[in-house]
Amino acid sequence: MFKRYASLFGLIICCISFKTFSQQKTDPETIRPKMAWFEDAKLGIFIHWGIYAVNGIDESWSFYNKKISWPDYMKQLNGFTASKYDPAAWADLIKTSGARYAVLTTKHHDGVALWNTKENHYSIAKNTPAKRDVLTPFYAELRKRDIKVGAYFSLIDWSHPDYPGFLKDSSRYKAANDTAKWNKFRSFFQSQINELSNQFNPDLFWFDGDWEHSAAEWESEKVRSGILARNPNAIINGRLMGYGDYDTPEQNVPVSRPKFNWWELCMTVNNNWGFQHKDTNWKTPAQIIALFADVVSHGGNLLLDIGPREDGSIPAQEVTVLKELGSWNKKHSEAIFGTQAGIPAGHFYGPTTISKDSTTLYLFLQGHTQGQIMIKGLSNQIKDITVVGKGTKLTHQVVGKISWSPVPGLIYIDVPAMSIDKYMTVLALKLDKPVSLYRGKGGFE
Ligand code: H79
Repeated sequence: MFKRYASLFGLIICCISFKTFSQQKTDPETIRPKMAWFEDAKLGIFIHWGIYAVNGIDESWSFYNKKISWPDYMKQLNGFTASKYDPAAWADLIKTSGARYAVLTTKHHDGVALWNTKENHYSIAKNTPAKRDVLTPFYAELRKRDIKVGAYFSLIDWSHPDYPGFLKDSSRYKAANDTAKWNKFRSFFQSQINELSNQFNPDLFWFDGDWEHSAAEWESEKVRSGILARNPNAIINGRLMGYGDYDTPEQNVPVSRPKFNWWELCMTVNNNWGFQHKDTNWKTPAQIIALFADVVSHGGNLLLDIGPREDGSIPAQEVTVLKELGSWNKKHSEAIFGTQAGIPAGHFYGPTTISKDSTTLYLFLQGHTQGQIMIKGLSNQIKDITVVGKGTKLTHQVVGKISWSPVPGLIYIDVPAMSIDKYMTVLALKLDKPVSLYRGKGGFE
């Protein structure tokens, strides 16, 4: 993944693809009501499950980038058993993590559907020893637990004989030069999207691969209106060439706050989306939790990816991360779920969130911070400070308040060692009124 981003070419194209989102065709005010659950959800679990787990190689990209031939890649169909697949256990784990939605790869760029597609093309049900639709039971288990259902669907289908793209330096044809063939492919992929829509009615469609064609070529408008005709509340991610609802930075953590109304960072627990035996670069629970707090502080969601093995078992490190994240979420729920983005950078050196009514400010303490922490430019009176999930009351001191100046004093809070969390301590500051900040440069302004 990182290697793919490494080339300047890739970077330039990525910038272009992000730019397309700013030319979004959807009006934020019209979609605001349906985005409410997404905005409050904060955490989703992404699942990349497919035949690529058999050899443990890059999902689809391995043959596209010619690390393996396409026939050898497709031989993995014979090894996909789903023999230990337990959709109830998957859903339990997702619930435990605190996530409010889950997005499963219904079909990656390799064209292999996880459901029993009616179209004449590859599926786990027809072409693997698993011999069944693995989507239906998982979605049912999610819904039983009140977890929103997301369907990742790749617009690109490099295994389809009617799709123009195939390998990185060889395409089958150009869409513009063979309209009949391209139309055949379009009616195929539109039918698959209709199947997903009608059979599963996902709360969220997560498209991928839009960069290979324009909005007109993908018939993005038709895709969007078809989905919304079936379910006006369905949310569509921002990879439909301008016809999505929210932006989707991938693997790259924003440093400054994104300007989009809604955004979601998708990120892997190790370095890869699908299961890969050799990849042991596991992020630790502490790193994931700090990252999650950072994303929420900037008003985004985290879509954290796991990659089950071909048999459906989930690697222990991913189970651990989800469980640890879950226990931290349970303890700090009020500071995360249903909050809004925190105060701008500069007032406090760490992530922050604000309650919906704006009268509670949550401070997330990096690492194992203890001792004195400081906030600048907070004009409010603090009524009360507690350690979230513990209830311990903390004291504070206002330092350097000058009577004739409108600039608020510095607020120092004592954080005793006994209050700190194993991963990230959170403080709740109850304020006298909605949060009010001094944003000046000092002096008299
Ligand atoms: O499913 C996972 C990945 O397989 C897929 N999206 C996640 C969720 C994905 N892989 N890479 N990308 C998305 C990013 C694509 C980067 C690109 Fe490019 C840069 C596409 C176009 C420019 C590099 C250069 C790849 C093709 C040309």
